[in-house]
Amino acid sequence: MRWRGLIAFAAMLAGTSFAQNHSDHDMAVDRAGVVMNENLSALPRGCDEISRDYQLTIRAGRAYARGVPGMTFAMSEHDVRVEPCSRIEVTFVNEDDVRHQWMVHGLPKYLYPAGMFHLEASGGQRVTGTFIVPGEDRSYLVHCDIAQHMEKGMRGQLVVGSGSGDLWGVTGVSDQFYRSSYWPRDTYLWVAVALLVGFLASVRLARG
Ligand SMILES: [Cu+2]
Repeated sequence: MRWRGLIAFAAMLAGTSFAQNHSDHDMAVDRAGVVMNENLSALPRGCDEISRDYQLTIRAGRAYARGVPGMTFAMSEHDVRVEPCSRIEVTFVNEDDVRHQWMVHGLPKYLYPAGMFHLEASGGQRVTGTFIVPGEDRSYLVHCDIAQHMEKGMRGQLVVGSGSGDLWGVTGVSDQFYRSSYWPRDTYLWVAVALLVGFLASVRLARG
């Protein structure tokens, strides 16, 4: 009886500390991952209605970093474009065996605690979450916050309307964090082919 009481007390303590730590975030956690600050219906200021509904699937994994020199991780889409006041349902599919995140920053704090909408998928899992973007033309940072994943390729942008210019360091869009010291795969092959073709052409011309 005493043990049961103790266990109940411990569970209660654990429960309150969890609630306290995360009381400022709306968070759904399960085995597949985490959805934080989901917003299905609250309109940002300046939006009279939902302008459009999107259903996007964004994949994360090492496979998408192939062909991007110096990068280890990447997403299937680093440049997401949507209309102002639209509602976006994102299904985030993690094809790696490590955790990945799809985290948007700079959203209005009166709707999204810390200005953030955040999906996290465990290895091999997928999570789906929905949020609504404001009415202004603006570019928001999207990244994976796990140590070194952004620097290694998981950095994108969410462009609302005509945006506010490309963010720096977006994989495949703007300059990278670190420039790699080697050329893309097959560069030497193509240089060799070009030299050979040039050489053959000049020999032909010389022979007249
Ligand atoms: Cu990641």
